[in-house]
Amino acid sequence: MDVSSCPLFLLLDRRRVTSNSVHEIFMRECFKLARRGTGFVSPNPMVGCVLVRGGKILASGYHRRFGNAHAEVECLRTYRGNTHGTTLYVNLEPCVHQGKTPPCVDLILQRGIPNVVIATRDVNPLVAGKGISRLRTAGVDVKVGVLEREARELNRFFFKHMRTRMPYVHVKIAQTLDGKIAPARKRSAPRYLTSPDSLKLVHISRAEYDAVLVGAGTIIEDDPQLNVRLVKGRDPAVIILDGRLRVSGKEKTFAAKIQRQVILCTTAKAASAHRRKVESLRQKGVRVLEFASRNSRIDLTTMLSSLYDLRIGSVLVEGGRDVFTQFAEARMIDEMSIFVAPKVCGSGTPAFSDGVSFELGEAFGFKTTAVQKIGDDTLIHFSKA
Ligand code: AOF
Ligand code: ZN
Repeated sequence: MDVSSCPLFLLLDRRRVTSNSVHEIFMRECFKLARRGTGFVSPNPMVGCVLVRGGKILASGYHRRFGNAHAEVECLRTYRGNTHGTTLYVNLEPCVHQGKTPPCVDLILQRGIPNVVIATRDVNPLVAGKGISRLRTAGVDVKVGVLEREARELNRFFFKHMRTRMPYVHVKIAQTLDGKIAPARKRSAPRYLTSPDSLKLVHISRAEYDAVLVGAGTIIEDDPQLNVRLVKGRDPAVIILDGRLRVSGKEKTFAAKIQRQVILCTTAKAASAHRRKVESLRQKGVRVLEFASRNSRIDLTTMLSSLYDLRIGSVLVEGGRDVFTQFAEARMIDEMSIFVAPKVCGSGTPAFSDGVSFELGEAFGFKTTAVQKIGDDTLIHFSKA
C-alpha cells in the first residue's frame, strides 16, 4: 500500500500542516501590522503583535514610532479581558531591557499569557535570547522560528545595523539595455529613462528608507526633488556626497520650505576652502559633515558610520556613476535593483566607471534574487552574495 493513502498518515500530516499554517496566518498578520510603522520606527525594527484565542484575534497592535510603545504594549493595552488559553504572536523576540519603554516580557508575564509564538530572535545584545529564556523560565510555552526568513527580510535594515553599526545600503540604478544611465546628448533626452510604473516603485522604496543618497553631479545636472510624490509615504532625508563642495545651495533639495533633513557630506579640505558656502548652507538648516579625504574622496566606512550615529539606519543610493562606482569599490552594497529600459542608447554615461578594476575571481559578486517585468522595463534585484 502506498503510504500516502493511509488514513492515519493523512490525518497526522494534515494536523501538522494545519497547526503550522495557523501560526503562519497569525504571523503574517503581525508582518502586516508591523509594516504600518514603515519609515517611522527606524532605526528600531518594525514589529506587529496579535493576541489570539480559539483561532480568533482578540487584540492587535504595532510599534508606531521610534521612542513610542512597543508592539506588545500597543496590543495588550486594547485588551483587558482574561488571557486564559491565549497565544501572543509577535515577529520579534519580546524585549527584556528597560529602554524608552518598560520590558515587554514583564508585561506578558503580568498578564499571564500562557503561549508566545515568535518569528525571530532579536539581535540587539540587550535582548538576544534573554527574552525567550525569561519567558520559558517563567513557564510560558514559547515557539520560535515561524516564518523566520520572511521576518529577517522584513527587518533586514535593523539586523544589519544592529550587527555592524552601519546603515543598510541599497543601490538603485535605472539604465538602458546597453548599460547607460544617461545619454551623451542630453538636450533632447526625456527626463526619465524608465516607465512610470518603475518610477512608482522607486517612490515606494524612498518612503521605506531613512535617506536617499546622491552625488553632487546628480544634484547639479538633474536638480532632482528626491521626495515621495507618486505614492503616499513620508519623504526620506537627503544625503549629498560632495567631496569638492560643488553644489551652489540654490538647487531644489535646499529649498527652505522643504521640511526634512538634508545632510551634505564633504571633505575637511573643501569645507575650509569654501567657508562662506558652508555657513550659508548651515543657515538654511543643512547639516554639513566634514571628513578626512584621499584624492577629494570621502572614506565611505567613516561616512556611513557617522550617518548611523545620526540615526540613519538605511540608505537608498540613487546615483550617479561615480557614487555607484565608489560604493561598488568599497563593497558597501547590501542590495541592488537595476531597472533596465528596453532601449539602446549608444554613447552615454555607464552605470559604473572603469575605476573599478577587479580580477574576475575577486569581483564584487551578488545573488540574483528576483527578475520582474515592470511596465516595459525589466527589474533585476540582487543581494550581496
Ligand atoms: C519589542 N517590541 O515592538 C520593538 C522591540 O529604544 P527602545 O526602548 O524602543 O528599544 C528598542 C529596542 O527594542 C530595539 O533595538 C529592539 O531590540 C527592541 N524592539 N522589541 O519587544 C517592539 N520595537
Ligand atoms: Zn519591547
